[in-house]
Amino acid sequence: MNMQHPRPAVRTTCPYCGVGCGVLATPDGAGGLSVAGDPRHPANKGRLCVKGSALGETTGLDGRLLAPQIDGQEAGWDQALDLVARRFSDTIARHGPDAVAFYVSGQLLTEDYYVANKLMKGFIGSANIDTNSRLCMASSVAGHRRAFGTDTVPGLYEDLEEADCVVLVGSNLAWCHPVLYQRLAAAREARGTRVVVIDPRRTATCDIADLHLALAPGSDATLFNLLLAEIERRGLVTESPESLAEALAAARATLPSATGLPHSTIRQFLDLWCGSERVVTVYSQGVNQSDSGTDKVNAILNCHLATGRIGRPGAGPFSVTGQPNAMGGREVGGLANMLACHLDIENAAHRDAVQGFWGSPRMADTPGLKAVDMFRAVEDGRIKALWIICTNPAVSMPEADRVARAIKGCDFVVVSDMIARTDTARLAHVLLPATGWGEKDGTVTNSERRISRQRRVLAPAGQARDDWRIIADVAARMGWGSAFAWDSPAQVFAEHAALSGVAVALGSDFDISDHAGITRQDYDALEPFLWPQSSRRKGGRFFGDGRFHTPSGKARMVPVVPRLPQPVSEAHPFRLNTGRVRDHWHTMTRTGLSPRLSRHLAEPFLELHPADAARLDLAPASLAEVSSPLGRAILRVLVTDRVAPGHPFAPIHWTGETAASGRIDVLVPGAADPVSGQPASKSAAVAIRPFKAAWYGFAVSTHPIRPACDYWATATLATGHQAELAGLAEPGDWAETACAMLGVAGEPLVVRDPRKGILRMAFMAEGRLEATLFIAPEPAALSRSHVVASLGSRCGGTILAGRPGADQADAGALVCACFGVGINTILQGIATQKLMTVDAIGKALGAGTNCGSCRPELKALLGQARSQPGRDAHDLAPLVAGE
Ligand SMILES: Nc1nc2c(c(=O)[nH]1)N[C@H]1C(S)=C(S)[C@@H](COP(=O)(O)OP(=O)(O)OC[C@H]3O[C@@H](n4cnc5c(=O)[nH]c(N)nc54)[C@H](O)[C@@H]3O)O[C@H]1N2
Ligand SMILES: Nc1nc2c(c(=O)[nH]1)N[C@H]1C(S)=C(S)[C@@H](COP(=O)(O)OP(=O)(O)OC[C@H]3O[C@@H](n4cnc5c(=O)[nH]c(N)nc54)[C@H](O)[C@@H]3O)O[C@H]1N2
Ligand code: SF4
Ligand SMILES: [Mo]
Repeated sequence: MNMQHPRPAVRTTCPYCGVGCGVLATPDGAGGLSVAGDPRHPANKGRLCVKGSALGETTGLDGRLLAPQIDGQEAGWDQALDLVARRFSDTIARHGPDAVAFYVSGQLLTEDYYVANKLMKGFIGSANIDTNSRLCMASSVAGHRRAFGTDTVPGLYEDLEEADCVVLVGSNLAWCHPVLYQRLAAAREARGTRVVVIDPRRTATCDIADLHLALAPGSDATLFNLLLAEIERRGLVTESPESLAEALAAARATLPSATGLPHSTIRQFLDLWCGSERVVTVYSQGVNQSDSGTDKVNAILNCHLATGRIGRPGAGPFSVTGQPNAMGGREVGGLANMLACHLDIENAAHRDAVQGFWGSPRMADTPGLKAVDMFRAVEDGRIKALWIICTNPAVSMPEADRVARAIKGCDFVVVSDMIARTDTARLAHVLLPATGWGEKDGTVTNSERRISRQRRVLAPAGQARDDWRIIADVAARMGWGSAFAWDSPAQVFAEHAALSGVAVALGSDFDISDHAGITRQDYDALEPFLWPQSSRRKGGRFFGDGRFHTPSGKARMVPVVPRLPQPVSEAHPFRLNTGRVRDHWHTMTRTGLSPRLSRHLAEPFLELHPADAARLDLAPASLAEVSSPLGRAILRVLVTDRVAPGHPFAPIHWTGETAASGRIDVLVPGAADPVSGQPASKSAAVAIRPFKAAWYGFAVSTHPIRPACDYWATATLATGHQAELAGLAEPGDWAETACAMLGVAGEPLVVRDPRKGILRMAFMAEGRLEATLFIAPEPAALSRSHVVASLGSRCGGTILAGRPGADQADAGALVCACFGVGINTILQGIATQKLMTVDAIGKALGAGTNCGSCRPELKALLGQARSQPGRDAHDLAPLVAGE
């Protein structure tokens, strides 16, 4: 490869969470990239979390989709685009516009999203475009619209720093919005902010909580109704929104028992909230992902509306968005029931205005199908052509097996992705390679309405093209070339900005019309800015003046009668909670490429309360089969009192590519909130029983591992790959099986103890460890960090001991991903160097001093060392996190 001189840093934006951190990306001249936090970006002021810091490890060509494919064969772009356009046009001609659909993503750039929405709603003439934001923000959107008359996030990040009390409801901010969490933690340190966490689970976020309410799952509306009644009792109602009396009456009628919380804990919460004029209530998926999610959102908004604690410094409700451009998608009208620029699909004047602006032949006039219903329509053949862009529904949708079957059975499926092998891509007729982060240009809007540029730093991988251009090229081939004739995302952005000027005349709040005439140069130089941005208004908070976007100008309170989740049954007695881990992003197509992000939690797991584990006869690190009427998963058991009895938790990240049966959404029913259509992803009724394998194994190889056994989970290493394995029956010939699985040949070094059922093999190549396999009748007990560190080294046969010799240190499972500091190193440091604080650990060992994402875990380890000195540190990564 031609080494070029390194180029200067490019200012861009992180493609992961909705915090929207500014990133300085420096190409190394050899196709790679180094990253740092952008000190000038207002969201992060130079900070990055662990996922952002590892971005440079995910931009290689590994796993990328490099050329279009038709039925598994590489094809030219013209051939693929012609086929897509023809099949969509034919289907529409024969069966009408509602026989086709797009399923898109809050990870698309605003420009991509705008073009997809314009094509479907204005030209195809159907509103069958929905997005993974349906699984994510739909209840917040619906709650905002009911309360404010528009989908507007009132506040700013600095409100979390200016508040006296911050309440986090159903939000694991420490792991899911880490930089915002760090800002809050710093403010708390500086000014003593009181922090309340409301979550049935004790999460890493509880590290900074003055009060943790481990309420009964799904009882949030009860709690906020109790708060509203208390607000009235204390005479704190200062405003007169619509339906105030009805909402207060509903609140007064609410009994506290459903929360399962002691009276004194509820009282502490009420005192804190009511006693803090400056209070911010942050909420996220523990609220939204519920079959009464919209009511829960409104129960929270009611309290802020009644007290006027909204749109003021340090006060307001705050729905933090998950995806980098969840907000941009809402702005362009990416949901099936919205129109562009916060306009309303069911309003004829709005439709006419948008149609006039687009000069389009038709306009969808009724809401399209929402995600769950969309895939049901794919299943029963109402939708005959489907285009999935930038999302992986075969993994992330509820009833995921049913969704995968529906996609497989659909007449024509197109998938645009940057990765070649995903659970969804496997089911497509046509695969279109999209440029990924670092290769594309456009804008994203973060949780506080700040629009930032993503900028191209690297050349597109292979033949990959930008999503907006792919969609526009298909539109042109369907006969609408002149309406889709942009040469750059700058022009798309300018059109969107101009449309916002039209929308504002119809009462929309979304207004960036200042940028309607933006040139390509100005677009390239665009600094992060808050919307609105027009001659009328620039940035700032909304609703502090008491004026809302309703016909009366008043806010609307919603009387909420709390509804609890569907009861569990005798056959499925556990309520499964689901969510995220610190170092992985969704279906792992990108974070799974990073060795450093794959070390923290390397296997799909089930957090189970000790009492449940004992009753089910599930030992720590054993395997459990989790089943619902819809499907089954096999997960590693992590016994912990972080979860309550009866309420286990499992992460969402594992797929058919990374585990045998780790897809958690195969268990989750499609039941959705009647207002928002958002599914209840956090409360599946499941049964749990031991999965008793005949053998368990752990393997590493410098080659890709191809497991063929009943249980497996793979992860990427710096020097190769690892796999956890288990099987119901032993293979006839272990050596042959090992060679096939680990991609090696030749005679291994072998240690065998048939009495104990132990078999260990090491394959050497040129004196270096090429692969090794450990088999045991129980979950393999060995130092994984040692085995992983030995891969590729001249360790010889000593590796078969499975742990380091007495003269070598065993770092233990990874805690600090940035500096690769293991749990044993930290526990030893605490014991021998008398490290008493997280900062002291940092000074001595480096851990926690770069991105800071592991600081809650370091604090937990300090606590553990104090309460259980000398306790063994397990090396099975899932047993470590935050324990
Ligand atoms: N590391 C990482 N960060 C991410 C992502 C990622 O994949 N990985 N994804 C991003 C995206 S798209 C999103 S949407 C956000 C999500 O961010 P969060 O919403 O913070 O994340 P989750 O882990 O889905 O769920 C949050 C919490 O809800 C709790 N919960 C479950 N049921 C209830 C309930 O009934 N009431 C209450 N009060 N709480 C409950 C869970 O125990 C969990 O701790 O994260 C974003 N950030
Ligand atoms: N049980 C349960 N299920 C859940 C959740 C939960 O908490 N519990 N959370 C839900 C939520 S909040 C969300 S947001 C979803 C997320 O679920 P998904 O959206 O399905 O997850 P991702 O892995 O982010 O999928 C993004 C896909 O787009 C590809 N991609 C990345 N960049 C680009 C690009 O620029 N262009 C194109 N064309 N492709 C690209 C990636 O390779 C990947 O395949 O999961 C939902 N599912
Ligand atoms: S907090 Fe982390 S994942 Fe989120 S935008 Fe910032 S660096 Fe990216
Ligand atoms: Mo999300």
